[in-house]
Amino acid sequence: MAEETTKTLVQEAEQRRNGYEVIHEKSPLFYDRYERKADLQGQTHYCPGCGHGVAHKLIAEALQELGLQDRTIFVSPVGCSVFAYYYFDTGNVQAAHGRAPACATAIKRTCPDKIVISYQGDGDLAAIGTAEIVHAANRGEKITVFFVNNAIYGMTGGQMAPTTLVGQKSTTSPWDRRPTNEGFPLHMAELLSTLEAPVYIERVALSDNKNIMKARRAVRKALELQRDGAGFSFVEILSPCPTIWGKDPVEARRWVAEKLVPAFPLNVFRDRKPEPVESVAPPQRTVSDTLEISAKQQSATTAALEHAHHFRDYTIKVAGFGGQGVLLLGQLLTEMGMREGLEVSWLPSYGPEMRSGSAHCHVCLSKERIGSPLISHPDVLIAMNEISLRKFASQVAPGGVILYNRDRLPADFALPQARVICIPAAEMADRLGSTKVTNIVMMGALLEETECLAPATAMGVLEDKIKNLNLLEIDRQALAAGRNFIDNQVRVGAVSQPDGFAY
Ligand SMILES: Cc1ncc(C[n+]2csc(CCOP(=O)(O)OP(=O)(O)O)c2C)c(N)n1
Ligand code: SF4
Repeated sequence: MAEETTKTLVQEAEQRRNGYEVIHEKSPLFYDRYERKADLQGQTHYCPGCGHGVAHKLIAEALQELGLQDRTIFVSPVGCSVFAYYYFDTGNVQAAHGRAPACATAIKRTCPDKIVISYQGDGDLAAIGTAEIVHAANRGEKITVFFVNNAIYGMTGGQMAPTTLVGQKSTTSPWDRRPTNEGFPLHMAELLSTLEAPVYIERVALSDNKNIMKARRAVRKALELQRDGAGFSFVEILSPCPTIWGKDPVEARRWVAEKLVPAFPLNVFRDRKPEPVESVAPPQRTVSDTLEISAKQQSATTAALEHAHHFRDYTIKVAGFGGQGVLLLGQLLTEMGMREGLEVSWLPSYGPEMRSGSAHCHVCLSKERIGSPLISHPDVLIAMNEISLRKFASQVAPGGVILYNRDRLPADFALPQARVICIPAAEMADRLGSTKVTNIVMMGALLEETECLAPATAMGVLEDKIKNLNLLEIDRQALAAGRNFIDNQVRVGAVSQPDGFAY
């Protein structure tokens, strides 16, 4: 008791600085110091009179009062508020332009007990991010969105936003916004309230103290709803941007009241009692369980172990034109990798044409988790045609290998640093009965040359995928033919380029 009294006295003493009682101060939810710039640790980067500062304060105070600081993850946008993470002492993620609701969705779904906030400007939310906000709202994601509508792009110097008023000048509507040319302002709160799922949608304004108090209540309510497990909540905050509007802070606030509010009426558009829904946790299953390949993986283990001591990480690029089984070959390799317990990735790239357009894919096989599926310098290039050879040969890592689907290199082809092996795979496949299996001949060559995956795993995958028994038999022969070609022609009787194999 005595200790408690002392504490209170100390607190009171602290609050009476220079004879003043501190009844209003920076929310402790903000960092003590803003580390963004060494010489500006006591102030934000916002312009004087900017509504973002006020909106931040309302959010910080609500989180503080509700005791949610440690549970909160704040997703900041691209726009003037991009640096919100320097101010809020919460979890922070900074999303790509317009994508904050998608990031917030992912965070909330993986961490349902967190309070996830998507904070966005009007350019971010209503222009580049229109799709994200509409679909997050429509799915009823259990996130809270604070939409700061200042009717302009602030950060980039005053371009027209979807919410710019009719008659308002901007750098991209210098004669002012005219509906015939630039369309009408988008009313996001009204638009989202046509959807079924949202539980709470309100528009508030930072125009005067009375409205700021209403905004405070709306911010708090939206967060409370999320805390209580309700669905999507959205607060649109009409906000001054004195700098771009060319007004002083007081005029800017007045402009919010006199111009923005009539155009964007303040209202509670949705306030639905959340219905109690039993939350069903998503199934926590491994990829191999989900794809039902665990048993197959088991059977491939022996084969995998046989060659495991050879294994190092491989990056493989398969390139050719549509119809050559380029993407399929990549998929088969990744499936094989999965069955051998490796980390795998497959990244396809193809043109709009289903046939004959260029196509390539990147395959990573690794014992470690894969950072990026994009490969700049593959260890192996499987070039299914001359265009791909010419285009990608120079990208192959020094010491890498190129498997080229022809019996010889083009005469004028400048040899890269990599080793090149010419394989007349299309002719070999044709002799086996179907040029469709050219990619499998190349697969056989790849496995034999690099030993990156076990041939037995390849057969296991083919047996599961190819339902036509005749074709399966041709595939089996194609795989063997590719392997034999490397064994017999390359290892035993190597021919030098340009009419055969180049080293
Ligand atoms: C993909 C992409 N496109 C465009 C930009 C340029 N850009 C940065 S912020 C911004 C608009 C910001 O306006 P708003 O969302 O209204 O936020 P404010 O700055 O007014 O708070 C734009 C277009 C970008 N950074 N990235
Ligand atoms: S430009 Fe406008 S929105 Fe951006 S910080 Fe300045 S006042 Fe705020």
